[in-house]
Amino acid sequence: MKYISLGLVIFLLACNNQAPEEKLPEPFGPTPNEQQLAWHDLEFYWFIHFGPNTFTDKEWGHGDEPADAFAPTALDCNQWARIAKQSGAKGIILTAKHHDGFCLWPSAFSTHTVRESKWKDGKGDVVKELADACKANGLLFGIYLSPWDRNHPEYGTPAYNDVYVNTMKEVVGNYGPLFEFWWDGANGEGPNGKKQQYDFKRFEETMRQIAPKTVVFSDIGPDIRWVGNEKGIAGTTNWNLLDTAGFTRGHGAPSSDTLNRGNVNGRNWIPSECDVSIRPGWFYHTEEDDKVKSGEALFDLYLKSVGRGSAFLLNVPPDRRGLIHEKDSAALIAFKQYRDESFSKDLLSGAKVKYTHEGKTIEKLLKADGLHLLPDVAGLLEATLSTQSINAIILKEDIALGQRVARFTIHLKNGDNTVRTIEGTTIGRKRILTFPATEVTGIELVIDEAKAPPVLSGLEAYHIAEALVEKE
Ligand code: FUL
Repeated sequence: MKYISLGLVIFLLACNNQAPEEKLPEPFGPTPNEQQLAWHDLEFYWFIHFGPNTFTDKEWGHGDEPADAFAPTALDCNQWARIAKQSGAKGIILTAKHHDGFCLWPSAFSTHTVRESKWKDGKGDVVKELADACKANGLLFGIYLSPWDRNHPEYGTPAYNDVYVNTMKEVVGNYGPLFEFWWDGANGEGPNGKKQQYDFKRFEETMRQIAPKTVVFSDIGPDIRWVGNEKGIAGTTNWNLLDTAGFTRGHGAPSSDTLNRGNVNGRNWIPSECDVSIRPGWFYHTEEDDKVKSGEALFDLYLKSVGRGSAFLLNVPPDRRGLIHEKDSAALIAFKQYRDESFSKDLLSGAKVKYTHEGKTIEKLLKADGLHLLPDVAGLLEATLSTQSINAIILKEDIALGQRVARFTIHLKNGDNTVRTIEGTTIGRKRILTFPATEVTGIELVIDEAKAPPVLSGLEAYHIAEALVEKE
C-alpha cells in the first residue's frame, strides 16, 4: 500500500484565479463498467414485496396457498409509481415471484399465477401494470425472481433450472428493459421436500445474453453485492471491491462483515446495495401500520447507505387494497423534503480550494472550475475565511477511475485553531459526514492513506437540521 499524505484547504472567499490544467490520471485497479456507473448514480430506489403473503399475513408463503388468496380490491400501480417518483426514487424492483412460487404475471411455465386467480377474471398482470406505470412516471423497472420456489412441481430436480431460465427469458422479454435483476440467495425445500441445486453459472450466462445492460444483484454479484444485513446499513469502511473466487451464492458467500465492508484489494468491482423495509416485514401486515419508519429514520438510513458510498433499496409493500398505505407515503414525502432541505445549499459552492499537484499550487473555485481535485503530496495550506456554521460535509471520489482513498482526516478550522477533527476511512462515490454544528472559517482535508493518488470529484458543506445529524 502506498501512503500519501496531503491536504486541502477551502477558502470561503471568492477568487477569480483560473485553475491551471490538470491531467486526470489513468484508472487504478478494478473500475465500474458503464451499467454499474449509471447504477451508482441512482442512489435511491424502491423494492416492492407484493403477492399472496400480503393477503395471508405471511412473510414466507408455503406455496400451497390457493391462487384466489391473491385478491387486491383496488390495485393501482400508477399510485405506487407516482409516490415512488414523489419520494425521489429512481426506479422500482418488484417481487414478480417470491418463495411461494406465485407469479404476478401469467407465466407459461407455471400453473400458480395471477391467471389462476379470480382477480380481474384471471386476465390481470401486475408485472405489466407496474412496468407500464414506471415508464409513464419516468422510473426504471427491475425484477426480483426468487430461485427458491415452494410451489413448482419440478423444484428440486434438474428440470427446474430449465424452468427458471425460461422464466427469466419470459420476464426480460415481456417487461424489459430492466435496470436491475435480483437473485435472492435463499434456498429451501420445495413441494417434494428437496432443495434445488441452482445452476447459477447458466443463469448468469443467460442474463448476460438476454439483458447485457441489466445490473445483476446477488449476495456476491456479479454486478452488485448484498450489504450483509437487512437493516439498510453499509460499513463506514466500504470498498466497492470484492473477491468472489471460491465463494458461491447463498450459504457459500463471504461473511456478512466482508459483504458489509468489501475487500480493500478485491479483484472485482462489485459495490454493495442496502436493502431494508420501511416496515418491520417485507410484506404488508395491518398490525405494522404503526411501525412505519419515520421520515427522520429514513433520512438516517440514507446517511448510512448512500452516505457511505452504497445504494438505498427501500421496500414499500402495498396493502391488501393494492395501494401504498397513507402512513408509508407520508413518511416517504417527509424523507424527500428532508433530503431537499438538507442538501439544497452547498456552503462551499464558489469557495476557493487550494492544494499542491505535481509540485504546483493549484487554486480553484469549487464547482465553477470543474469537478476534479487532484492533490498529490503533503500540502500545507492556508485558510482565509468568513465564518459559517456547518454540520455536514460531503466528499466524493471519481470512482470511474477506481476507488483509491483508504483513510482521511478533516480539520475544521476557526482562525488558526482546529475546532473539530473528523476521521474517516473510505470515501467512494459519496461520503456524507455529519457532526454537531461547528463555526468554521476553513476546512482542511488530509488524505492519510490511499492506494493511488486520490481523485476527488466533490467537496461540499451544509447546515442540516440538528435532528437529522446521523444517529449512532
Ligand atoms: C430474503 C427473503 O427471504 C425475504 O423474504 C426478502 O425477500 C428479502 C429481500 O430477501 O432473502
